[in-house]
Amino acid sequence: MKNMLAILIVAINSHSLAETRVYEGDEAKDRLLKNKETSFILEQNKKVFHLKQPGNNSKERKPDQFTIKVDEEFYITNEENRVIHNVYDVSDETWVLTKQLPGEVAAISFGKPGIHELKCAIHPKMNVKIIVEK
Ligand SMILES: [Cu+2]
Repeated sequence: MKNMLAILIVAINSHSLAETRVYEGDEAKDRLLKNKETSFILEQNKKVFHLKQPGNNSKERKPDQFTIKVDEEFYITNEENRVIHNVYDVSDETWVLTKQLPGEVAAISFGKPGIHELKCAIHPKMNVKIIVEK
């Protein structure tokens, strides 16, 4: 009985490690404040993505792709004055952001290596590929 319990706990732990984690609202804003100097930030502005790389203040307009590590959190911010965005993952239907109003933030990390193609449901020309490495 003790052994079975141990196996069950291991199974639950390894599952949670492989998860995609998504935070929105105040929790996401707090996390961005703490981590913005060391994280990738995808800013949505004028209906395109702009990428800020860790430790680099310049922004890349319409990036094709970028690479993060498993469990490395990155952020998607809405920098518009009025435009709403709604990002989803073409290659992984298990998660989708709620509609992002101006000023909103989302914090995302992937628990497994892979390729994720993100698009905006409202502006289909907005897309970027994220490569997740071990
Ligand atoms: Cu959009």
